[in-house]
Parts: sequence; structure tokens; C-alpha cells
Amino acid sequence: MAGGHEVGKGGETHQTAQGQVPPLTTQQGVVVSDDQNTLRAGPRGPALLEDFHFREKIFHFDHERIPERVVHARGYGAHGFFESNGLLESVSRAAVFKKGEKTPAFVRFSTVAGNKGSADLARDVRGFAAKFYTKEGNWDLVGNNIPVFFIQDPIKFPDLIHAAKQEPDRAFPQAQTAHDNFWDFISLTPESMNMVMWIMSDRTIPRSFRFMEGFGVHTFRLVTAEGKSTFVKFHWKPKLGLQSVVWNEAVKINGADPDFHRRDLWTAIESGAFPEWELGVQLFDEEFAAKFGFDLLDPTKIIPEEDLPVKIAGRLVLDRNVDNFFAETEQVAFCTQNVVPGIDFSNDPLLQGRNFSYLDTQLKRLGSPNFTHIPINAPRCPVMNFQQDGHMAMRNPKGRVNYEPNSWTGATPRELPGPRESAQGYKSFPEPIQAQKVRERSETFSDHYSQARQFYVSQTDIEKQHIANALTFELSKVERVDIRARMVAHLLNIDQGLADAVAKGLRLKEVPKPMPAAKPTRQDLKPSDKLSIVKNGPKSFAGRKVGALVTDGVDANVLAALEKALKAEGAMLKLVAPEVGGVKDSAGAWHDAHEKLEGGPSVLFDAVVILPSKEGVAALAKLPAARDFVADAVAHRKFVGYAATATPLFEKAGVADALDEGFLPLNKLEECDAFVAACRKVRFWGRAAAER
Ligand code: HDE
Repeated sequence: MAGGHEVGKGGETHQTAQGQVPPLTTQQGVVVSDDQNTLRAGPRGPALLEDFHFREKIFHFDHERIPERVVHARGYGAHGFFESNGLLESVSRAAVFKKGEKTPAFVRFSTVAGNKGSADLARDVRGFAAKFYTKEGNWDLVGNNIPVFFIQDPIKFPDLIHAAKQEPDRAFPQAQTAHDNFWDFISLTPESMNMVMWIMSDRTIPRSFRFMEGFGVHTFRLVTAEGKSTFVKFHWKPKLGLQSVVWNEAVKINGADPDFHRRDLWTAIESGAFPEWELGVQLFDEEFAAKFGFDLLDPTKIIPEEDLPVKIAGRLVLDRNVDNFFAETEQVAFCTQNVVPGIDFSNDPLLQGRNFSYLDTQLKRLGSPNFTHIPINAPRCPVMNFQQDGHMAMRNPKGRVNYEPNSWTGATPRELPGPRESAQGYKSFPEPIQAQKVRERSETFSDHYSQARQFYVSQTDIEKQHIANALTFELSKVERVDIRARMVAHLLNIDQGLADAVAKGLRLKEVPKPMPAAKPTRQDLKPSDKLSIVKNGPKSFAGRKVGALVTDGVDANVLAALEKALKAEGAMLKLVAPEVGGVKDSAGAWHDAHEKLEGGPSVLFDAVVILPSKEGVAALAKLPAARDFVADAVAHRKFVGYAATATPLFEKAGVADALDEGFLPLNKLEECDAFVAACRKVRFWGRAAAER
């Protein structure tokens, strides 16, 4: 027998470096003797059909994939818990809101348009779906990182998603909206204009999941045991504050690390830096809703926090990564209709449409109505009913009785209309309804521009610039000039300056007339500071990463002091060196590098420090990746800490004559604290350099 075959006989011995290992078996439990070679008629002969182990193994492999989600295909999840502070006890009977109640939770973040294998930094809405395994059943809050949506009626959802995803003949572009079909549909859908402002803002290029807000979007109801209803809008507020990347960074991150967001979540949890959000609520009654000025059943509208403050009702902590991505993150089945007693729907038409779609889509994806038997979807409270059989049924009624009512003796489950000890059946809020069947959009849904304008004027100048740049970029990818112009016609109803900037950026030969509007844009809505990311930046640099470009001879004292200062802040230092093996510092100590320079560009870090030795800088300055490291950090307005020895590299990178206040010297130990303090602002927005 050839040597290769000998090596392949791993199954014969169960002794490894780790000790005794269990034998490999087939799915039927038969121990396998050879998992390296198929059964053949002689060593060079044809394969034998009789090889049950091979056939079973390949058969199983062939069926490994399930359909990816039609939207939100790319996602990443983690386990944790929700802890209530009791704020909602007086407005909802739900056990999940009792003071101090800790409820296990699973959260999946996602992009919307891209396929499962697309890159994390696509300009896109992020899904923020939470499943709470409450004592009274599963509650799913299936939200996004943007509080409004594109459409007002669910019947338009397939059109919206068809238009956003890759075009059907060519199957590109994927994971981006910068193409004709998307902007054609959007420019024919004025109700999407508020959402357009949000998606063209930096909200759609978050630094990572840990730094973004989440929103339930729709108005929901909370209901007390006595049947009193209060309207609610749900918010998630990240403990680390809001942060986004800039577009040029996003483009480069997608190449350098397409898994940037999932890696960030995974490593944060593995390192014990558990991501945390506060659950915020805006509570209101019919009277507020009637006076507010926009219809709160319209999912294209928000209630500014200045008009109705967000109160904190508890916290969500993600503290455990999954054991298996497929079993948990892929198979988790969020359903908007999963509510528990004390939480109810409003008549938001989009929400009502979703309540059908999510259940239906799980059957398609998971292949059986028994998807609730899969551990990630199974409630952690008793489940007792007479639903039975079907593909992969794991939980069937025991005994003779599989219906009710029945007159067999013994405790078989029955519905529970009234309260009994801790349990009580789910009751829908008895909202009185008298209406005619119509296919009609409410007149109260017809103001499409006022809140879009409010969002835009609430931004800082730099954020306004980013919105104009994003629109110009996306519309520049649109081939049909009439579609570009149609979008500018909408922008004219939002803000003249924005429309002018985009028209100029596109070099439109003819600026169109404003789009006829069902309702004129209100000019009286006050700017809301809470809508800006920059105005709500972090208070600390915790959770962030600094990339240190180092060579042999790096100052040992500065490196140690910097590491200490960052650690005290809750931030991390990552070494980037010409070779991944690492560098020897000025005191002769060895430091392993975290990244080889070419694989660790500055876009992967929140701030950078440039610490070459006097001897090492000349060779470093010759490397294009080192020059890009510096030039990109500057263009992306990052804080740059630097040793005096860095000058030759700065010269080669073309930034030596532009050292502004965002550059901080790092030659002495005291300077390390000053650098970390400066980094709390995350970006040096004052830098004049145009973003590349
Ligand atoms: Fe979804 N959406 N959606 N959506 N959605 C799905 O369900 C749908 C909408 C959201 O991590 C699908 O399980 C319709 C708004 C998230 O598994 C599907 C409409 C918001 C996720 C579906 C909407 C969302 C989904 C595809 C308009 C924010 C990912 C796979 C009426 C509040 C959940 C799946 C996860 C997923 C339908 C609009 C958020 C097809 C019909 C508004 C976060 O059922």
C-alpha cells in the first residue's frame, strides 16, 4: 500500500496528541474504518455502489444548504439577555418587563440587499432582530438600524426588494443600491424620501453593529392586565455611542476584511467586552397621536425625541457567541407576529403585512412547520397543544388524545380565557373598528417630504456633505439621465442646497422642476439633534482599536505607555508590522505583530499611531502599503499619533506639510494619555483634506 494510504488510515487508531478520541461513525452509528478512500473494485478500479458510508456522506453534503433569506441574507448573531428596569410594569402586563426580570435573548444583525456571501460594509440598512425567550412565550422585535421604512404598504415590498437587489438579467450589482432599477423605483415612490435621507447618510455604513442604534420602526401597543393600551415606539441605544465609517473607508474595508462587522462582534464577545444596548421607549396615547401632525401608523415617519423623550426600560447584553453558525444564526426564525400577552400590534399596514410574511418565509427557508422545534427557535416555557406530525416533528402529543375539547380523563391542555395564577391567555386589544373594505391609502399618510427635510437640516455640515456625496455617487452609477433628474426633482422638495449640490455633482445639463407634491414641505419642523450621528458621538474611546505601524527598534517605553493608556480607556492596541512575525523594540523585547502591513490597512482601525524607529523608517517609506496606511488615515480624518521619526514616511505619503491638530506627537510617556483623550472624538472633522 502506498504511503499516502497509510496516512489516510486515521480511523484505525484513536490515540492522538490530545489523547483518546471517539470513533467516527455513520449517521446510523456504525463505526467507520476508513474515511479517506471510497470502496473500489481494486485500488485502481471503478467505485462500488455498495459503499454506504460514501453515499451517505455525499448525500448529506449535497443537502447542506437551505434557501438563504430573500432579504437580510447576510447576518450575524449572538446570545445574551435582556434585563428590565421595571419602567414598563405600569403599562404592560408582559413578564419580560417586570423589574429585575432577566430574559434570555438572541440577536441577529444583518444587511438587507446582499446575498449571504456579500461584504459587511455595503451601504445598506442593517437589520436588528431580537428574540426574547420570555416565560410567557417568545417575543420577537424585528427591527432595523433606521427608524423609518421605504414604503407604506406591504404590497409594494416585493417591488422594492426586486428593484434593490441585483438586476434580474445580469445578476449584478449585488449588495448595493447604486443602479438604475433601485433609483427608478425610488424616484417613482415619493413616500420613500424620508428613508432616502437616512440611507444616504452615514447610518448605512456603521463602524460595526456595536455602534449603531436599533428601532422597532412601527408603532406597537403595550397593554395592562386591566386592558389599558399605550402606544410605544421601541429604540435600542448602543452603550458605546454611535459611530460610522466614511464611504471611502467602507469601500476599502470591503476588500481588506469583508467580514469586518461579524469579526468585530465575535472578537468583542470572545474578549469579554460584551456589547450592550439600552431599550428605549417612546410612550404615547391616542391624544398625542391625534395632535402630533403625522400619522403614527405610517412607518415612514418618526417622533423626534425632542417632541417625545425616549425613556429607558432595560438593557440588552450580548455575552455569548454561537456554538454553530448554521444551527443558530442561519436557522433562527424571527417572526413579527411573535408577541406575548401585554404586547400588541397597531394597525400600521406594513406591520400587518409583515405578520403574514415572516411565518410564511420560515416554512420556505426551514422546510417544515416544525421549525419551532429547532432549539434556537423553541420557547423556553411549556409548549402544549395538539399540533402534530409534519417533516422533522420532534414534539408530538403523547397518548391517545390529540384534539380538544375531549372527555378523556387526565390533564390535556385547554385554552385559558381568564387569569389563573401566573398564566393568562393572549388577548388582542379590543380596538373598536367600523369601516368599509377599500384599497386606499389614508390621506394622513401623504406628506412625503417634511420629515425628510427635518432629517437633513438636523445634520452637521459634514454629515450634510456626506448625504450629497452619497446621492451623487449612487446616481452617477445610474445610466439613465432621466432617472437622475427625477431624483433631483424630489430633492428640490427637501432642500434647495442639497438638490443644487447633487445636480452639480452629476453635472445635470438641465435642472428639473420640483416634483409635484401631494402636500407642501413643512418648514416649521425644528431640527432634531438626536438625528445626527456626529452630535451624538461617543463619550469615550472604549471598544475601539488603534493600529500601530511599527518597525524594529520601536520605542519600548512609548509602546508600553500607549498600551496602558488604551487599556485604561477600554480600547485595544494592534501592531502592524512589515512582517507578521513581529518586531524587536528598542529594549530588545520581541512583539508579535497582529497584522502584516498589507493585510492590516489603516481602514481597519479607529485611530493610528506611526512609530517607526529612526533606522526602520526609510525602508518603511518605500512600501506603498505604508504610505497608504498614513494617507488613508489622514483622508479619513482619523487621529494620528506619531513619533518624530515618522517624518520621512509622512513626506512620502504627501502629508508632511499638513500636520494639523489631529496629529499628536508620541515621543514622551505623558503624550500617550493626551492622544487617547483626543481619540474620544473619534474623528478630527476639522481636517481640511477632502475625503478621498
Ligand atoms: Fe423584513 N423580512 N419585511 N423588515 N426583516 C424578512 O423574513 C418583510 C421590514 C427585517 O435576522 C424576511 O425571516 C416584508 C421592516 C429584519 O432573520 C421576510 C416587509 C423591517 C429581517 C421579510 C418587511 C424589517 C427581516 C426574510 C414589508 C424593520 C431579518 C427572512 C411589509 C422594522 C431577520 C425572514 C433575521 C427579514 C418580509 C419590512 C426588518 C421575507 C413583507 C419595516 C431585521 O419575511
